[in-house]
Amino acid sequence: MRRKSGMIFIRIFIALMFIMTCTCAFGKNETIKLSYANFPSAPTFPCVQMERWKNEVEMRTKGRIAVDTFPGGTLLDAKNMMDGVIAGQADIGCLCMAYQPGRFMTTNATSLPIGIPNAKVGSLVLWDFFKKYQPEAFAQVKVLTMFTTAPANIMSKKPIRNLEDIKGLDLRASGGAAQILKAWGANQVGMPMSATPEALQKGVVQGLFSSLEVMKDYEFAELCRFVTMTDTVIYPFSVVMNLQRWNSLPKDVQEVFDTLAAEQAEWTGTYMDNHVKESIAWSKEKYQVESIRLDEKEKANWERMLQPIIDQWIVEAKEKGLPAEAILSDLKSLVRKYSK
Ligand code: DTR
Repeated sequence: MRRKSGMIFIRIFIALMFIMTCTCAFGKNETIKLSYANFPSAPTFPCVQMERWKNEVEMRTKGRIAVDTFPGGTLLDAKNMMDGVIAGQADIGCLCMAYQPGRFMTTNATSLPIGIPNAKVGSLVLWDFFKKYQPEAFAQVKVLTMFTTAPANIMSKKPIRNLEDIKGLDLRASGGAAQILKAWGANQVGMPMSATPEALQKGVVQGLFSSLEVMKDYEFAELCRFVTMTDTVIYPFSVVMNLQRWNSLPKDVQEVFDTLAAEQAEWTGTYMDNHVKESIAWSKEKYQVESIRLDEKEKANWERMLQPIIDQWIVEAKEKGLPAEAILSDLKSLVRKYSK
């Protein structure tokens, strides 16, 4: 009798354990945790947009998704972002496509000097353009959104007012923009943004070429008291997700992510444009940064020197079998459409 009731007790216990396990593994209320890697430090715009995306996703899925964010290259750094996400080291990663000009040749066409006026236009253009061309480079991931920086300008320790001033100066840029500095006669030094604060501090470089929100976010204004306004090119970014992980998500969660894609692009572009204005005002007030405007003739001169970069991109794109002219003409008409 005693033995029998013992057996019943064990059976009930096993059944309960089984029910609990099933509820945890397959239950509707289970929270799905996703890791999201980013390469620069937390106050920078790629991380600000990451936190915004996290909050929106957690709110819109009513807590079913929890996103753990990893800024500052703590999970994946700039160079390993794409491959790290493909390999599943992070579920999601934010990458600057311009850091790998050859790998993302199609989307990097947006970082040619084609007159994108600001980050909002750049982000809308890039997202539409990506959807139309669906480049092969993204076949192994799910793209969650794309966006761009505001156009790049020169931040430097010494004033740069003409081509004589920039000649031979060690300036940092990365990816495609490096060729621009070269074309203007600077000694271009390549590195991702995350390595730039140390290079400036140690005097490895005398300035950098990027969008101006970094004057505040990295406090570059303390060292770089001069800004030469060239408003040249944007840098395109993308946020990618491990494909298997994406496929494992419930349909309604996938819908939330898809709905957010274009919205996130526009939000980030708008945030960036406003933040650049804030950063310039802050730099002037806190560090008396001088903003240098090239006169019209000088500017036309600087711009003319960049045409070979477009010509070279066309040659290389054709070699890779890409419809180079169609890409450029599509991009220009998207820029016109969104600049209105
Ligand atoms: N302009 C690119 C990309 C960039 C602009 N702002 C930030 C902030 C943090 C990381 C990257 C970027 C660059 O110069 O790297």
